[in-house]
Amino acid sequence: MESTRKELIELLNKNKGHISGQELSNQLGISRTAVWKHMNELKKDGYEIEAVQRKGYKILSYPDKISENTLRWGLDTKWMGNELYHYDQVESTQEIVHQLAKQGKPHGTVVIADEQVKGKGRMARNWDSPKGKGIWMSILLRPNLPPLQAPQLTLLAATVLAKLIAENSDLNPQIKWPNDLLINHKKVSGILTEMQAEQDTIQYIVLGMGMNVNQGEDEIPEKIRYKASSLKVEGGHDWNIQATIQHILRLFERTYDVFESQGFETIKKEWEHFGYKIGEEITISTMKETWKATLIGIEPDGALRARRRNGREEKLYSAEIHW
Ligand code: BT5
Repeated sequence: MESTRKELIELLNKNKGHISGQELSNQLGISRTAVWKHMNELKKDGYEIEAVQRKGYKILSYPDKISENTLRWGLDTKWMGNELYHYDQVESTQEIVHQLAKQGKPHGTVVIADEQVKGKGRMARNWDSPKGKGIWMSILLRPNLPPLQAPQLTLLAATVLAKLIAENSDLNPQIKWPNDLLINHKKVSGILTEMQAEQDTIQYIVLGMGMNVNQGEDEIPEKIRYKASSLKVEGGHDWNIQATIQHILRLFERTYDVFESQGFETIKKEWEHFGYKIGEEITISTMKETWKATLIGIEPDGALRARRRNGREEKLYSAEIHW
């Protein structure tokens, strides 16, 4: 995408209310006539833009058609999304990436769908993925890591999504161990990491990310409304799904490259910055007992670290946590 146009969309995107033609012209360093021309171009491309006298412009809705072409446009990544597939409707993007992995597709291959009719959560749970309302995407990774370190990639993905939201809104995303992204205590995103491994090497990983973006409250299934939300419900405005996908892919690539060159330590710090209830008291149930603990953070291997009331610290790989 032409860069002025991209910046214009980003400015309109960031701004919750209207933004004046003068302000846009100052920020973009172009004339007001040029701003006006750009607005007309955007309208032609399917953006619905409201223009109010003395207040300015506001995007009411985005063109809802995403395609491989538009996704590739301006995606200035080195390896992420070099192979990118977009579908209107699939059962699950995870399954498609598994197939592509078996065909030998490269690290960074991405599959995105507008809608999933059999979206998967962990442990055969269901993931609601309504048409055009969210980001339903799976990435093929071929990391050079022992299988024990695979959980680090889930933590990395959650950090990427949290950073993206924090950098592009006033929202305060938090990561609930191990794989949920919450805003105001409600889940807006979940990550599903599936691994194909042989003894001590990872063959490949399919990293699935689901993020609720533009659902209104009534578009979130009633059954989960008490615990699930979307960026729109929490932030009060629509997000441009296409630009957000591109952002995620760029940020993912950057973060992954840091992870590869510097190890997990930086990611761990960022994760803990967004960590839900770090320093607070939670209740933990294992097969043997239920106990109260203070959440301390995460371990390099992805385990949770918690402190008992008697001061003893424990590493948890799986437990039921009563948040
Ligand atoms: C997850 O599972 O959170 C992982 C979700 C991964 C989804 C992505 S989308 C792209 C890729 N393709 C797929 O088929 N999957 C991945 P889990 O922690 O098990 O959470 C599942 C639970 O969250 C469900 O049992 C519901 O209670 C709730 N849930 C279902 N849909 C939801 C939604 N859209 N938003 C928030 N919560 C939801």
